[in-house]
Amino acid sequence: TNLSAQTYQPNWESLDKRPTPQWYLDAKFGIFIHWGVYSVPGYAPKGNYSEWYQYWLQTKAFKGAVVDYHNKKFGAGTTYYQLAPQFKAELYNPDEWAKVIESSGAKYVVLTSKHHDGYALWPSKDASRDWGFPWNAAEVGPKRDLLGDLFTALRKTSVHPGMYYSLYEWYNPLWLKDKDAYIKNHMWPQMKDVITTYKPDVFWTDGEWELPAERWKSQEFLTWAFNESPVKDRLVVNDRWGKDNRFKHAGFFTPEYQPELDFPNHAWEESRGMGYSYGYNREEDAWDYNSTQSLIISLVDKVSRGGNFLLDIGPDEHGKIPPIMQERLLQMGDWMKINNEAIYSTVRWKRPHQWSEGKTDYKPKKDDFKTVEDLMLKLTIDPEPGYAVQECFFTYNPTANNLYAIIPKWPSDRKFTIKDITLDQNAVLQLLDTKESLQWKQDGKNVIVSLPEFDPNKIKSQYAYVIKMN
Ligand code: FUL
Repeated sequence: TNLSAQTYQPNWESLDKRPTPQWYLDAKFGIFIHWGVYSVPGYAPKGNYSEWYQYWLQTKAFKGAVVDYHNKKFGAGTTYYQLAPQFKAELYNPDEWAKVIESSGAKYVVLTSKHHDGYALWPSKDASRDWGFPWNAAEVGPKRDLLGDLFTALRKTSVHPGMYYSLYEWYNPLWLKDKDAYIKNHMWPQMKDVITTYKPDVFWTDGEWELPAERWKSQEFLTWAFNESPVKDRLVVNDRWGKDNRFKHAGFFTPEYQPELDFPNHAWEESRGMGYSYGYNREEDAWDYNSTQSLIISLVDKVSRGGNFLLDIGPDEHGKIPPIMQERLLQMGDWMKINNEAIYSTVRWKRPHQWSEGKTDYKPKKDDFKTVEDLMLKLTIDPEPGYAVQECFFTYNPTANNLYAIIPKWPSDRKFTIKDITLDQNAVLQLLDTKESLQWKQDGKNVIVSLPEFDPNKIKSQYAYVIKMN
């Protein structure tokens, strides 16, 4: 589809007709990056978002736990703004970031150009002017265009550059005084500046819940973005453009730490950190991070339901991606290198997954979603007694007419039953990992696939195994 063949009007009816750019639907896996002045303290009580540090500090949240940490580390009386000079990013190597991200198999990046604290990662004059002091990465802290340098590095790879942008800023003086003036003189100029200067492939807004879309003039902005901006023929946007607009309008829907949500008829993308936070949180230990298997199953689960997975990393104030996060990305990449054709360019098949025998009404508590023992592993590897597991996920490539069955557990009897499917008698089944063809037989409504002996010297991937059917 030619995205710029039509022109759009500033109303949802028209804007919602714009097709989602195909590159984004094919990409499936992206990396979210939360990085800013909040990376200096890098702290929230476990289970909370560390990028909200300034807000937790100001509102004395968590019985003053953030104030206590702050006073110990920086001294009482230190303001959040005074932390910016310690955000030096002296070890920042955007080519290294691009390399580890590309190695993970991710196909796009969404970097926080500006979070709710208003600090801009690009040389935004609007930021410093309206705050009344230097408040962007080129003027205070790194003294460098952090965003521009990452985009330059990413453009040498196969990874699409994109950015997050928070519409509102908690404590911007202009915002506190006159919201409409803030929108007209601060937010709009910034959004046009950052889009025309860096030409992102994704523009991921947030902080929309503070005002209705009409007040932000979101429909007008999207009309400009889709009709006139330099990225009109490839730009992808999300759904966060006004109070109560989430899961309704504009681009892809954005569940956040909500793996239970499903959108069979709309583009969507779930985001989450590897642990409990988007920004780096020094309070998290190794066991607070999801295992690589859990992250792979999470990706597969979303892709089987037609969605994308935007997995977040939180670099530190030195500009380093914490090695545990790098390791997760590299291990996901090991799996992706062997199995990625079951991911990229696939669509939701008529069934996203298949349950084993047992009860299927198990509802884990919300907190189970975040830890190593999170929802996906609960449902696939480690069921409650008497309950079924998702023993297989399906993805489908319509161009090649390939159906993929992705199996987290190698069956001990080496027989895997794909339920309720009739295959052409000439169908060829293959184990993607070793490329060996597999014996199979139609057994009434089911297909029984014979797998080889599990030989760790031959099978290169871990975490999940792919049967390709053509
Ligand atoms: C939320 C923000 O408040 C979080 O800090 C984070 O950026 C997440 C992706 O969106 O609404």
